[in-house]
Amino acid sequence: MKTIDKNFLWGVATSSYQIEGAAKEGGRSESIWDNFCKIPGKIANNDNGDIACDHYHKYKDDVSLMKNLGVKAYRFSVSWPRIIPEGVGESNQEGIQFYIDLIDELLKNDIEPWATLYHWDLPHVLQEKGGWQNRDIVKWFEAYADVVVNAFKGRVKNFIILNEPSVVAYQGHFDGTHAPGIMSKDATLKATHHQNLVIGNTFSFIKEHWPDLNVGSSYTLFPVYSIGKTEEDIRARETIDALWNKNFFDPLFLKKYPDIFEREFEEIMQDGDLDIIAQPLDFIGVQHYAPMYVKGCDNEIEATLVAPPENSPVTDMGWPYSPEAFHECLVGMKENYKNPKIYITENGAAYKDKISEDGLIHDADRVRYYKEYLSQVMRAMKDGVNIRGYFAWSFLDNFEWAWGYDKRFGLVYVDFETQERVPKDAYYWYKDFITKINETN
Ligand code: GCO
Repeated sequence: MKTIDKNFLWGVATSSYQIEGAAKEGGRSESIWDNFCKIPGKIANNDNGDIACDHYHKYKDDVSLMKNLGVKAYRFSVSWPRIIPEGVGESNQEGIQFYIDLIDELLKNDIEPWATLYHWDLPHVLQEKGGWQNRDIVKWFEAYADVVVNAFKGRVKNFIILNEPSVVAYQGHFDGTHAPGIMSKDATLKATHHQNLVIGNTFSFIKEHWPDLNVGSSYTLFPVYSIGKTEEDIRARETIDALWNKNFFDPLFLKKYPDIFEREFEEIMQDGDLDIIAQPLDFIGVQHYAPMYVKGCDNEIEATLVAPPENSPVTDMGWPYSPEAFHECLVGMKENYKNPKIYITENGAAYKDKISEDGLIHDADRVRYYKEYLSQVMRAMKDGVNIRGYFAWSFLDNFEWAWGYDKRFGLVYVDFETQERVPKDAYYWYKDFITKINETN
């Protein structure tokens, strides 16, 4: 525990659509997720985020559970359709006020707010104008960021621009399992490039006006392994590694797209785009869950994701349990991308939780996951990776996208019928862990 100093930031994370509910309250317009949830068969049990954890009304109880957990930071996301219901133009004071109230409650409890500007809930009206495929999103987003940062002035110092752009590109625009449910390689590459531009442009915009703010963006990191050894499998590995990892980090740190897609991006890019993208972000938010396995196939990108090798232990998502993979991608950031300042803005696991007869949730698998994954974080720090904080995903069980309410990632169990919250064993384990670390410093 010696590698962790007292300034290391311990936190928990959530996102707006996954927990807020109150979908039709406070002047909020529809997001692409409200819309996507209406398409039969897209979401398990045809669930949606209309009510979710009702955090919109229960935020004070939730902050008090955070306080009791002992975390010093809370990462939440701001819902664009609450702030600017028409996507661009007039802002909505009632939506802004919800976040101001939440932030004030956090500050009152000595919890530092970390605001993500975009965690996937694009206003539906902007999707009608092309969404992430329309380059105008760079300007729409700048105007939105301007409203949020101005409104939070004096209260919030830390901003995360986008959450996991690779998921938006791949699942939102290639395999269609996430909103907006598009399936095209061309759309995927456009969504990739436009998100990179949004990150670079928004960073420059915020820093120009508010140089003291701490501004970064969050990316999910996956080591990618190929199941087979044929030439096609090896190329599939490179393709998927580019689509999920390198298409974001290479332009940011190395000012180029990976060779495998360079030509295709040239057709989308305009002069000067790489200068806009390659900004010295104040930090990189790293999110990690599991490695990926791939093999060659005859779809548009000649690659597909496949199940992990037989006998691999998996979480309830079917994702391989592999703490070493976390270490591998953290060290990769140091070796390939200039050892940036890193906050781990998400890490955690879904398991099937049940309330036991004693009324508690004994989630031993999740406790083990946190223990072993955190020990890899510390190992990476010993190896010189520049990690400054860790946010567990997630604070509450919540709406897990295409899986609806079937998958539980929370440190706190939520009964979605009654909205009762029950801290799980992992919550008490994390509390204890943070306390002990703080005592040894
Ligand atoms: C993410 C997602 C979260 C998911 C979590 C588990 O950023 O990956 O933003 O919203 O719930 O990753 O799948």
